[in-house]
Amino acid sequence: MAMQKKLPRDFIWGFATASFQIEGSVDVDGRGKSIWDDFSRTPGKTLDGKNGDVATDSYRLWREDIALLKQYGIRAYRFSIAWSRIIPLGGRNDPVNPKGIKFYSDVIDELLKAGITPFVTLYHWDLPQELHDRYGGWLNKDEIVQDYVNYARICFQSFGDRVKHWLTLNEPWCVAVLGYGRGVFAPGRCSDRNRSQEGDSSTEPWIVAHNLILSHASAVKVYRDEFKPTQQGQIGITLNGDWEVPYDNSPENIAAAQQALDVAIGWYADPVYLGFYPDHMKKMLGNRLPDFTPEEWALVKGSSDFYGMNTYTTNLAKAGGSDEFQGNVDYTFTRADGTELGTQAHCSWLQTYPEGFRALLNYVWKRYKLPIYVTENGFAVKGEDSLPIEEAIKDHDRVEYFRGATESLYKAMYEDGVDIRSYFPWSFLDNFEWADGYGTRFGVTYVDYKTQKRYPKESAKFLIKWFREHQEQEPGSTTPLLSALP
Ligand code: PNW
Repeated sequence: MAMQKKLPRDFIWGFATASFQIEGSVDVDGRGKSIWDDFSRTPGKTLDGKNGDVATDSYRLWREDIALLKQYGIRAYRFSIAWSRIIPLGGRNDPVNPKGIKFYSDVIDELLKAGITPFVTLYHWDLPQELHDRYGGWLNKDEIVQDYVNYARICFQSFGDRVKHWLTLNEPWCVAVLGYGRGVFAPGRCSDRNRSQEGDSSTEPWIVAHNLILSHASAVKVYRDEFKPTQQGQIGITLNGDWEVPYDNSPENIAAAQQALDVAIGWYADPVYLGFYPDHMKKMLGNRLPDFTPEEWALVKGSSDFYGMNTYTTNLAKAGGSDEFQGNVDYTFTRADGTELGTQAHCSWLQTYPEGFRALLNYVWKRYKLPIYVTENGFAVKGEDSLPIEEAIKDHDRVEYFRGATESLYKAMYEDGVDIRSYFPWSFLDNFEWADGYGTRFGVTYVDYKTQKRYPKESAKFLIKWFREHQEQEPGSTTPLLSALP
């Protein structure tokens, strides 16, 4: 191999998870219910009626999980804190649960002992159910912003001496659209009365987004004012968003691709990084788009130290359609000549397209001009769930996905000059894939749900090896899992 530049030692790579998707033990040690507990137990809401009661049992198996992460030789681990373990009822006047604090504190200590940097998400969709019942949760600006800030402050106070990387919110687009627009995620609100008894998809998602952005920005202000001077960490938001390629070269489809990006990404990123809303959104929504006051704009603009990116795929964008959550743009994976964009995943919304990852990294870097932390990227292999374990762990399509993604990451950094600081494949483990239950597996580690045994897949080994070869190593460091291989 020719002399190639290597990723610096301080490039953060690791695997990601989220509390509700892995922990289980939902009634243990004083945890309060979250909206995903109730939603997943409501008949018809998740595939085969699956819920998170056990998940990957990581609330009990966390020491074993960290030991495996250590074997993988990764630098960092992204996980989320369950709000309802810290404050079971969720609110600013509700009691704090010392057992919840102790649990995450122990996890953080164990990670640090293993030489793994904790990367912590404060909110990965598991809102305390009580806050939803009490006042409408994310719909209620006056209450939720204060309650979220109170929760965040407790986390900074309890863990900030050891945690230097904070993510306020995971994928607010999904929270607003899937939870309050399409009604397919908790709390399952939408206008379709066959699917939901409550909700208004034409207004609620935009209100929820407004309150999410204010909650995020307010928590960042608290961190910067009260904690950053002594704790010296970084804090930001992480947004989902996929690349958009015009379906063909017609002017309307070229415009459609930008309009799709304006809603998928600009809805949150433009306010947070640039201090305004995309014109397309203002035109599309009129007075349904809640504006910020000048004081709020001052709080929101610049409220993230970096760009947190979750990305999985690329869409072909076609003008037309009436889905406001896609900017009134139609998405497809089938090109005009009938060919497919890439390899189809187990879930309908995902195909491989590594060129799109590189293009998105360039777009975000040019538009928002901040270092990028890739906090999720991954693939669910079609049919993986029906294979015997020995076959499932030979996850060829996932290896190919990551081969393309790492090459795109590398080219974006060293050919295009994009400032990228982290890469977190989703996910460390197969886990509770929300409304899709357990049949859709995103893990680089296979989980046998009958025994809760973990089996590293080929994709885990591919990634570990790739970073071993492409990153400067600490002198004398080893990767136990790879050294154990024949
Ligand atoms: C992300 N979509 O969710 C989440 O952050 C993870 O918790 C999740 O497991 C992972 O991606 C895989 O799905 C998404 O419909 C859910 O486009 C749905 C969509 C995108 C991301």
